[in-house]
Amino acid sequence: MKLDRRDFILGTAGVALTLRGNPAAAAEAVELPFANGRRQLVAYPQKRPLIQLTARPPQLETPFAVFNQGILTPNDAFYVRYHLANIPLAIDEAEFRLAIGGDKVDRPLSLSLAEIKALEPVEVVAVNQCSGNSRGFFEPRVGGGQWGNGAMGNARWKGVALKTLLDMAGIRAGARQVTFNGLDEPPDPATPDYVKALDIDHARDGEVMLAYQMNGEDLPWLNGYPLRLVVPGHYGTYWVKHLNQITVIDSPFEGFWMKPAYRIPANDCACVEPGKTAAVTVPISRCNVRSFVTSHADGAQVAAGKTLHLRGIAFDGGYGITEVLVSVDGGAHWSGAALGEDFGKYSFREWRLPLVLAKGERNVAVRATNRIGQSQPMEALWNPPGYMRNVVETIRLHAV
Ligand SMILES: Nc1nc2c(c(=O)[nH]1)N[C@H]1C(S)=C(S)[C@@H](COP(=O)(O)O)O[C@H]1N2
Ligand SMILES: [Mo]
Repeated sequence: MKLDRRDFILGTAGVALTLRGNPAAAAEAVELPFANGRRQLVAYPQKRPLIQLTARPPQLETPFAVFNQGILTPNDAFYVRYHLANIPLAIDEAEFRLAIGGDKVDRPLSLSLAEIKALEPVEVVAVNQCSGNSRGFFEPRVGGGQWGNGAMGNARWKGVALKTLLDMAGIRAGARQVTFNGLDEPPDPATPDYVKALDIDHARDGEVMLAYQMNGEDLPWLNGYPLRLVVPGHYGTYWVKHLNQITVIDSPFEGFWMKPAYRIPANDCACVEPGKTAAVTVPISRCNVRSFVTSHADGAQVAAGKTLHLRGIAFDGGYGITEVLVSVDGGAHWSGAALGEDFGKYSFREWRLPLVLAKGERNVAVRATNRIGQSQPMEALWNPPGYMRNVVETIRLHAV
């Protein structure tokens, strides 16, 4: 692990972190395009200056321009989201153990990092997106972290399949769910510990994995060092960081972070009429389809009558993007964009479209479709917690 001496102290106890963000020059603030969207750019350990949503715990958003620089999001630009103020500040690499237990395993395990890294590795390129990504754009506004569009990132994850570990532990008949707990702790007894659960069949699908590497390096501290769950296609809430405890149980887990938190209306759109609540909810699961222009910012000036190289990204919950369409006339006509290299069905997919605009103001809308025909709504959907925003994004270009 590469350590910056200013931020880390490497001692006999292992790795210790001084958790202090360095505010960039005071002038370096950004204005997210909604009310109360002003944020400081702050550099945390192993991170370039990112858009700070909260300091305790650190919650950091990726500046959107990063998504135009490559299909993989660099580790030092990858967003950070935590719920509990007491995040681990020191982890002894040699002492660290992952426990796998519960009534529904035959052989409880306690594994060191070295033992985990000695198992057959797996790799996947997958998007980690917070359920509340883009929450700041909800109208009417909703409570919760007011993210712009940067609470997401795409990385190559390397680790061991959860199935491998569950097979080693031996799953007993009657196992229903698997729970995941990390090293962070609630700051007070009233706040429930951050524990998430997956159904046993999902946990054993061979795709859910425990990652110790991200883009070829150790996980950054703030992204879950030394080990995190990766649940391809599913919202970040399941991607438990600093993972040290896996428990196999015989009933659905209903801890706070599964119920009432992180639930969506139990209907096809995961939506309700603005201001209403849903009578029946289910745990949030797969990401819906999204697409963005990354080559041009909203409000950018471009040359009229010249070819413009429009570019962006699209992704979904793991069926794979099959089509990206662009409209410059409010949705009356759509042009098909060319898709870039395929990094797998869980990855961002690049798209490109050359375009010539006549003089004037143009709204450029982008809409993606996945392999099973799911697409994006023209009007934003709404739900009380502000999850799963995936309206067709529109940017305004001034062709002069
Ligand atoms: N231990 C722990 N893991 C966690 C969380 C947390 O609060 N504690 N937050 C989850 C949520 S809601 C999200 S969106 C992702 C964010 O992952 P990142 O911080 O690596 O970007 O981490 C998940 N894993
Ligand atoms: Mo999240």
